[in-house]
Amino acid sequence: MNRKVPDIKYTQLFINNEFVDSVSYKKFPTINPADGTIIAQISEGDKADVDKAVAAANQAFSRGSEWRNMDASARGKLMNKFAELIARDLEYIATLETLDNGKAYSNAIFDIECSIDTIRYYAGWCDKIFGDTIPADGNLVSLTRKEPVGVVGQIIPWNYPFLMLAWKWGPALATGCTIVLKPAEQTPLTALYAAALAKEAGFPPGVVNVITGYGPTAGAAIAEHSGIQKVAFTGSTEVGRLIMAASSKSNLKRVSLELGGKSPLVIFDDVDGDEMILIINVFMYERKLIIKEAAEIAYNAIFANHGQNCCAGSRTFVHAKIYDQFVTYAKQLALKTIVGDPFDSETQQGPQIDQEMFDKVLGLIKSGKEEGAMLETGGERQGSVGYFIKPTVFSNVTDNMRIAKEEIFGPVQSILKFETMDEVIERANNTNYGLAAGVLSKNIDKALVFAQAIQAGSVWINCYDAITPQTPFGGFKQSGIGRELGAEGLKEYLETKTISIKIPTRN
Ligand code: TXE
Repeated sequence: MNRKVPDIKYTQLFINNEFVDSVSYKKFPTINPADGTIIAQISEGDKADVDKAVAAANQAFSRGSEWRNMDASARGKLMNKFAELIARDLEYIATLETLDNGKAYSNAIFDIECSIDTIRYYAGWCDKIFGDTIPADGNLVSLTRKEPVGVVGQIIPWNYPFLMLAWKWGPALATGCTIVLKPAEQTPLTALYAAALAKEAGFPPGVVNVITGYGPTAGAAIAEHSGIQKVAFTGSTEVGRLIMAASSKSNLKRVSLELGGKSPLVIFDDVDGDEMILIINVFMYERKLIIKEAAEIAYNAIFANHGQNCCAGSRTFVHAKIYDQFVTYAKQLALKTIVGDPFDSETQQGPQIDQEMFDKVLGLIKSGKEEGAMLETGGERQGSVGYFIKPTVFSNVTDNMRIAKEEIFGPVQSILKFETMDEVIERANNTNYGLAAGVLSKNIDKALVFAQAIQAGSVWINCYDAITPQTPFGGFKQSGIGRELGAEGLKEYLETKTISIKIPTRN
């Protein structure tokens, strides 16, 4: 297989287990961010197509349908088969992902592997979702059933196209819902391929539907649709608000939102020297954590996926005592990054997703320079073709600067200085976001004080981005509503029904 020119097999909408043109026959281009060329023309779905997909999904969910009658364990087998097919085509899917998104091929492989793990994790849940029997007052036997919410709309972004699909399809399929998914217009290719694999795995028609198209048209039609009982969205806070408003104006569909972040990573001064002892859990075993290692964790926290990561550690707070040394290491790491052709095995960083994001990131870099942050390295585009930006490190960043407040969503590290625990907690929490946070310290008391005080849905101690299928993920404050992954992720797709049975006497 020629990785750079893979065979693009599917470019149409997927409705009721068939690939079809959009009602309007309109198409839109999907662009290779590494060189700005058109990869393929994709069917552009809109309201009429969403209507068709919602009708198919409702039919698949109707009483007596194959999907509704299927044993929960059989649903689990279908999901495992789906995961097997993804594993079979791992390299092809990763190739499509790299082409469409620009992420380094090795990162794309990692994303698809995590997607397989997620689908397998949720496959295991299918026949383990059940309610309670409750000691209700009176002569009653009361029990609850956990029922699928019904047809779910899912709107996902471009930064982890396949992984976000897996996060959404996993719990939706495990609970027995049916799906209308809209991938981001920048990255439609792997979602369409996933649809083909779902059909091959044997999911009945209408269980999964994929409508490619733009947000304000196809996406809005999903958010507003009264035939959809729940919408799950990952993307910007701005669009998250529109999704909630559309729910409120239509049928009060359930809403879960995973939005942006400005996540702090706090590095205490006990991360110091050469042979420091780090107590990382109750078993109190020892390991070294030196400034260099802390700088590496911070580097990965912000530069992974070119900074296009909702939980990116985009505010690096470093204790004053180790600040200068840390900045030196941070600069070295950024300078060493290999930026270039995402299909090259050496490449660590590919292009940003599109012209709009490229301009946004460069605009924020400009603001950092103008507002007095110290540019340590980077700060400009790389080359003249594609949306490549040099890994950028700013020191002397203060809380009032735009680069410390706004989600940049690019390869830009902002390093801030702090002195005390109370101060850093207050500053770290001084944001409308609350998705994630990290803390590096050899002192577990300190780390736990911070972990408890920080307003964030995930806190990572002596690591970062430790996201697993088993552990819930989501935001405090304006970073979102609801949780994905883990058992909690299932709740978003379930309704609780209470059944109470009158009995003559109780015992
Ligand atoms: O997001 P949008 P964009 C943040 C990040 C980024 C900014 C803008 O800061 O720079 O958002 O990115 C669909 N009704 N994140 O413009 O527009 C759209 O088609 C319904 C963080 O790409 O929110 C796509 O499928 N849907 C984030 C999805 O929403 C609409 C990941 C996301 O696009 C719509 C991405 C509408 N009116 C960006 N408008 C994260 N949390 O990981 C757009 N969409």
